[in-house]
Amino acid sequence: MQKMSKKIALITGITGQDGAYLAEFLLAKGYQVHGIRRRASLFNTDRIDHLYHDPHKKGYDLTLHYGDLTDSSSLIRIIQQVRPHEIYNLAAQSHVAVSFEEPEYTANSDALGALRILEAMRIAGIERTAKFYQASTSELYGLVQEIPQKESTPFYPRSPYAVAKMYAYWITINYRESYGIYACNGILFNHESPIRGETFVTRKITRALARIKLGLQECLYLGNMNALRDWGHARDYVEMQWLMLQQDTPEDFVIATGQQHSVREFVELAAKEIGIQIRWEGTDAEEKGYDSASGKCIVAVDPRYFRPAEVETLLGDATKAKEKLGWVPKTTFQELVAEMMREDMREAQRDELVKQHGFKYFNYHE
Ligand code: NDP
Ligand code: GDR
Repeated sequence: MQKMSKKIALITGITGQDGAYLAEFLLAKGYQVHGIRRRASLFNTDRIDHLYHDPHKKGYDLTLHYGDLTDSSSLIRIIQQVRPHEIYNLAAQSHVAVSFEEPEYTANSDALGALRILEAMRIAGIERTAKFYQASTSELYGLVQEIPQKESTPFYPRSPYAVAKMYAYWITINYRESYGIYACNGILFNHESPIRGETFVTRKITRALARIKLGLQECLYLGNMNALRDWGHARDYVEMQWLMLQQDTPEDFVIATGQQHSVREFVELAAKEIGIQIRWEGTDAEEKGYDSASGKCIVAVDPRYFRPAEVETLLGDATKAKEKLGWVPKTTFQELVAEMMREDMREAQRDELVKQHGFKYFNYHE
């Protein structure tokens, strides 16, 4: 009997949060996974190290290639060499606040990066055989025109990041319509996990609270605590990324939990998880009538974290994904916060131990 050959997936951004979960998911499904990583002066594969096997040993299914979304030649070379069946474009300068500081680079990687991959697919002649997933975002809705937001809700991007992602969204649709490429957008609302980047607000909170509890940090400084987000778990969301590429026809889908919480609520729930009381400081706290005398954990507003233009409220309606993909989020908001808090407590305990033994420990907090 002839052996079925494995499906081949190429993931850009494999070293990021979603890339790591997706790689694990696809490997478990029996895929041969290829990932694009950037050259960095320090190791940047922490999130996927547990998936990596020594290529000298038999049976490894994860291969990493050096490349960059701003470098067409590397993308063409990798795509020609790998000839994937599925391409997941997850790579991006993904931090909204940073995009105000690096708008041109963000446009280059997040907007033109998607175009470069689509063109590389055509150059390699795989535009009719390979499927393409674009990591689109709820940030496209920006100054929201409708609550909740669904696939038909008009966009109003509010940052260089969102504007760049809007180009990527439309070029994906344009290449689908122009060249018949199976290309689709997942319009994903915020999704988090214990391996979320440390400067996104959820991870910043869980990490800081754990460290404050163990005396490794004094205060947590935040920006807009009233921002409302629809937070899900990254592990649940990567399943949908895969599902979107398993359909007969390519379509775009909103992925969200349909529940909304403020940054302040996230802080409160995370603090409750580890049994610490918050002392809110600053004018914001006074305005809100918070009792600043109680609590040992200080949370204060630092205007440095305000954005030139803010997205105040996001709430998704994933009815289409539920009906057509049969997708439902598995993790509740409470479970997400609890898992993140638990993992960051573990990390802080490790740092506390390191400190107790007189070794240098990681003390950076943004
Ligand atoms: P991360 O920031 O965790 O990961 C981004 C990945 O992209 C990293 O692997 C990073 O590499 C890589 N990368 C950045 N710039 C380049 C470049 N120029 N060339 C090649 N690789 C690059 O993001 P997430 O995993 O959270 O998100 C995945 C995608 O989904 C992103 O496109 C993001 O914009 C989008 N998205 C995310 C949402 C979320 O809530 N998480 C919601 C909606 C959309 P390195 O490790 O070297 O930095
Ligand atoms: P977001 O995520 O901008 O929604 O983009 P982030 O966690 O950075 O911010 C969420 C909200 O929290 C407010 N906020 C702070 N944010 C950060 N990072 N740091 C702070 O100190 C802080 N204080 C308050 C923000 O102003 C904002 O309103 C994420 C990214 O993953 C994008 O790539 C993705 O497209 C969108 O989610 C959907």
